[in-house]
Amino acid sequence: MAGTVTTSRREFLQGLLAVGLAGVSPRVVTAQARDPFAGGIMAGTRPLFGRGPDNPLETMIGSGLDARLITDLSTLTPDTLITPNERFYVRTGCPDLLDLSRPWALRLGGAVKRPVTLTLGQLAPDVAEMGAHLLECAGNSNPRYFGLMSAARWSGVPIARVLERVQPTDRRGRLLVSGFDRHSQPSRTSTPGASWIFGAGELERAGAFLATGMNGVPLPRDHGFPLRLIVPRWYGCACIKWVNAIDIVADGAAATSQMKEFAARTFQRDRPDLARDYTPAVIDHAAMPIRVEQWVVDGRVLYRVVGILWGGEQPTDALAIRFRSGEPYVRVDACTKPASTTTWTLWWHAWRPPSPGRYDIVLKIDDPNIRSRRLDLYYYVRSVDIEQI
Ligand SMILES: Nc1nc2c(c(=O)[nH]1)N[C@H]1C(S)=C(S)[C@@H](COP(=O)(O)O)O[C@H]1N2
Ligand SMILES: [Mo]
Repeated sequence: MAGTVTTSRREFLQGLLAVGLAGVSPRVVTAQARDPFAGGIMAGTRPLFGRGPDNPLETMIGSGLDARLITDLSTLTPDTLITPNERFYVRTGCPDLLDLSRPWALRLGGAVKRPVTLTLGQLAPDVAEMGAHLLECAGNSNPRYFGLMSAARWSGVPIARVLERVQPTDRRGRLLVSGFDRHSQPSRTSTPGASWIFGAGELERAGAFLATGMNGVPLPRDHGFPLRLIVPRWYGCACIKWVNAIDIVADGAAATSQMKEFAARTFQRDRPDLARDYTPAVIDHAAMPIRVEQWVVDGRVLYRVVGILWGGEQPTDALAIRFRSGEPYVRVDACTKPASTTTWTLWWHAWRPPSPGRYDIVLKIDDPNIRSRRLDLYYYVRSVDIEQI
């Protein structure tokens, strides 16, 4: 395997000299110039699996705080990188006690000169397109699917714009964003009371916004209608739905129950009591395989591992793969450096397993300057059984 890569690198360098493509990413050129699947046919796919509950995909299971809808990531193609609303993962369904018959009110209060209450009509003139953003539940932990992750195009109002309407009296004050979260049924799995406290200026720096629209339509009820917070590059637990209040709170404010519930899953040390002792719940660079295609090219079996790359701050294409422990990692064949890391991108890798059997697909970011805590923990490892070689 290492030999294959060395050869293709040398060929690439020769090609670079021949056509003078200096500055163009080697991976991309190699993949485009010599598509190993050219002239082949795809015979099927090999299922990826991991140990976890076998739930139905893309249908709602449970209700209220226990509601879940799991997105099927195995079918992603360049044309389907935006998840339709009805397939977008759900963590917590619309609370049954939410009264949508009365006009929505967003209270801005706490340590401000004069609290204000905003209607949706007052926010409407500031609504703009906010682009594609992925959401991932910090509890996206079922290796069979890892499907508590989806991407949509959002519209909404930048948080900075909302906050212009109040004058803080506490410069170091933190921002408490609260959402409606009263359900008539108790939860089996989750603590009710969704709210999150952000550091001063943290939401503005992250480009956070209050979303009102999702994929060109008003927010669906299960996704936080009529207002939800989106914090680009943060885990979903901070992206409060049904937002009804934003308060400026003291620097020493206590952490919310939601922050504590997700402390371990957002890499906090212990479960700090104070909000200021939490590190940002950001998604590091991560990657996983989503399907393994079985091809026949020139009469021989060749596999194409297709996967996604997401998270992190700076875009990277330094993705490396390995199929068995002890094997060296090799750079994946085709991984385009994305323009931004607010949503996922696809990569693929041609693979000839040396023998039939089970393989565990492990990915890592081949760059010591990039933090990828979940990949370091082998979090997104998935297995595949190979029969034909
Ligand atoms: N009010 C409220 N907001 C919430 C939650 C909740 O339980 N209540 N769950 C959070 C979690 S853990 C996640 S992962 C995201 C899920 O958003 P989605 O269901 O639109 O995908 O919403 C977040 N916002
Ligand atoms: Mo979540």
